[in-house]
Amino acid sequence: MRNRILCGLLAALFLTTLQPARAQNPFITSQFTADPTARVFGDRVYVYPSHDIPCGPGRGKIGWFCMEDYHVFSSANLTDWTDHGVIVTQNKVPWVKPDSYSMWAPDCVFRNGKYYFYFPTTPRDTTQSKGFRIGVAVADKPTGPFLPQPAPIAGVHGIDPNVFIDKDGQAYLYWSQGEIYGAKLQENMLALASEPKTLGELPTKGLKEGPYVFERKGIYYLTYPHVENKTERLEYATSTSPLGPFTVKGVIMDESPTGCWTNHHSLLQLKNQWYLFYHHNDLSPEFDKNRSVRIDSLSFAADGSIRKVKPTLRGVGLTDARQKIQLDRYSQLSEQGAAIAFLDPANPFRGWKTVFTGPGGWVQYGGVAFSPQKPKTVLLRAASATGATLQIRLNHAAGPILAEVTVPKGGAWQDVKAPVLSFKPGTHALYVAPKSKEGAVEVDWVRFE
Ligand code: FUB
Repeated sequence: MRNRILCGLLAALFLTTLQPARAQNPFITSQFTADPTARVFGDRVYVYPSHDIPCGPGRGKIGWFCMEDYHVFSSANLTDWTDHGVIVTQNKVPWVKPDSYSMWAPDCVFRNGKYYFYFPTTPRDTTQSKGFRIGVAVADKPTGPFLPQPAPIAGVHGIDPNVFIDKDGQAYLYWSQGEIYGAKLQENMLALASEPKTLGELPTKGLKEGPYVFERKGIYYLTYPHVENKTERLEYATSTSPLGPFTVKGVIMDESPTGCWTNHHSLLQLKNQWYLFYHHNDLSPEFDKNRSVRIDSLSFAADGSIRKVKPTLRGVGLTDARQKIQLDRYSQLSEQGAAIAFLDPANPFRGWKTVFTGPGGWVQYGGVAFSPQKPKTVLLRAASATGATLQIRLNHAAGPILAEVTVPKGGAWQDVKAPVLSFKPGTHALYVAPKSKEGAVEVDWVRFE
């Protein structure tokens, strides 16, 4: 079973590197990813996450994080993501212990025509000090090639680097090690320009890590994961200056409902909308050190406070009606008669399916973008041992019927077609439910053509 899972993972990794991934939440489904730092460079969003891999003999410590390199992903629409491949790996950084598998949460910023990638990991030389150091790799493009500096940043010991560049051009480095620290960076972005300051006004009980700092309307926000109860939740504090003093304000996201112990995030504004990038462990529900990155919308109240974000599967971005619409990343699901399951529990990278189990089951998926031309056909990948008919409606249970699709009897997956009966251009939700009390039916995806 373990070998089968490993083969499935390796095949998925091989097939999907550099291929565009199309996803809701999690938005990268070709590999495990965590700690997403999102940045806008030019007209694309770039995400620099950590890369979790399964531990194995001679590879990391069983039951713990195992991270040997970093990929970068980009998107123009927050729906279609391209994996640009490995940008930094533990074997090619002179100061890094090559078998430490500890390439933890990174960040990347643009300054003076260069991209600076900051990453924490274990040094080869531990005679000076034990524990993590933070290094920098520099590139001319957001996708690299990144050239690592020969040594880690002097005076910085810890994890989770985050860089904030203020309106006056001063750059700051934040990081964590028990406490959260901040210091000014020199103009060259490679060395500290001030003594590290402990940002000590944050909660004193429970781990804090993963700082992410930004400024909005003159307020400096220090956001960070913190263990208030049993696992990490995302919190924030504000100040009138980048190094504080900060005032603790509240919670951005509660503890993960999936029990993932860590959460780690970044915030981004794109075309007047703010987004929260964070992680859960969707592709590895039984092991929370193999995580997956997610995005949800975020908003501010008039007084500048951050409204709490509820994690969704639907995520953000529109889904083109001509692409595969993964109903299992739903906006809403009925409490009875429908459920979500892995297509192949031995290979989670194959994704999920919606299972209509009985009366009252339905699923609603928002943000489907139809072009002005009426599609002729709806295509459904489905399976039903008994046979069943599914109704696809526009928006909700009482919306116009777009199509009725009959899934023939037989347990195997099949592509089933039906004519599109009615149509309305624009962006709509799809509402899918079995017609009457028919037998169980499973759906992988729906698309229009
Ligand atoms: O990914 C490894 C560590 O887990 C990160 O550095 C922390 O922020 C937590 O997410």
